[in-house]
Amino acid sequence: MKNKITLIGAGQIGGTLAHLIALKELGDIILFDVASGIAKGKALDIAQSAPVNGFNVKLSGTDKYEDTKDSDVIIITAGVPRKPGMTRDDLLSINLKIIKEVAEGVKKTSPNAFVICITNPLDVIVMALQKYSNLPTNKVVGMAGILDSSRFIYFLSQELKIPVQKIKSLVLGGHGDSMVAMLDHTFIDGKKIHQCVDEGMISKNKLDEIVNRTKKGGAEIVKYLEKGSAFYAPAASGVEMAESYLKDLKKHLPCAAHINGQYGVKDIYAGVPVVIGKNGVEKIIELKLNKEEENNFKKSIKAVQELFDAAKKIDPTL
Ligand code: TXD
Repeated sequence: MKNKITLIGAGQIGGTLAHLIALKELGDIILFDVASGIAKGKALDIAQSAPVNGFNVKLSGTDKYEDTKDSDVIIITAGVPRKPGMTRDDLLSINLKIIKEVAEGVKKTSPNAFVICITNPLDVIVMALQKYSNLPTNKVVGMAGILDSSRFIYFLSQELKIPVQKIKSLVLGGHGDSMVAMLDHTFIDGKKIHQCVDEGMISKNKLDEIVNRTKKGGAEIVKYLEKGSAFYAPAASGVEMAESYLKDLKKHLPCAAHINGQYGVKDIYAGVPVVIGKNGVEKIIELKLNKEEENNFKKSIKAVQELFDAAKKIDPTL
């Protein structure tokens, strides 16, 4: 029995998700969008590449939740992306309304799905999604940390001229300017990044510059594109989460998960290292943070909480 994967939002990220999932044959794909023509057109276009790439999955497009019934995985990108000069937080009120509608649809038709939210402002939107849908917290998760960590690793690899496969790191906390590159958990070919600085492989200034470029990674692409925001790396990151769930890979991945006590934080969604397997978010991994990491993580949690308070002002039912 093939997996059923529904993509709610068939825009830039949704279309890329569909293409990647088809190429990896993770399951049959339903593209759902209020603009049903976009969903249907992209489904048909990708389906027509099957003879070329040899994948064997079904693709269809719809604007009816009934067609998405009993999905195994749902990946949500429904919402509006940033325009140049906008912050992720500027999207709050419009995307909050959209996620409320999506939550209703998902709750009614796929209450057992593993739900991955990508819509910004990510941490607050995934938290609102879980509250509106009342789906179990281990089955509702946000994608941001994999993307932020991937950007950070890419920038380091470019600077150090070392393949990305040889670099390990984690960017945690909120998906915004307060995100935290965990430098004590950053390894270049097995060597701690601080040791690389001490040995002159990279200067402290350059490292700080790369940390800042990572925080602004989305805005940099928005500025180039002028219309829309990043979608290839976000889609690749969402697929990694879906695959870890569907194949029970139990990968350790930085994701916006429901934190309830870990890291001294209660009842909030933010980026933490988690294990994703057949039961969804199976565990939150508690890293030993140094003082600086701990303080920055706390500041980031505070930023998410403040934005969630703003969301509650918009919708007091949250
Ligand atoms: O790391 C991350 N989490 C971020 C997330 C990385 C990059 C982009 N991030 C956010 O994802 C971005 O700020 C947006 O909030 C979402 C989706 O970005 P995308 O670039 O895919 O936006 P598009 O191309 O505008 O696609 C959004 C689609 C579009 O086709 C709309 O018609 C549809 O969402 N849409 C809806 N679908 C279903 N139901 C409703 N209500 C709806 N409203 C809009």
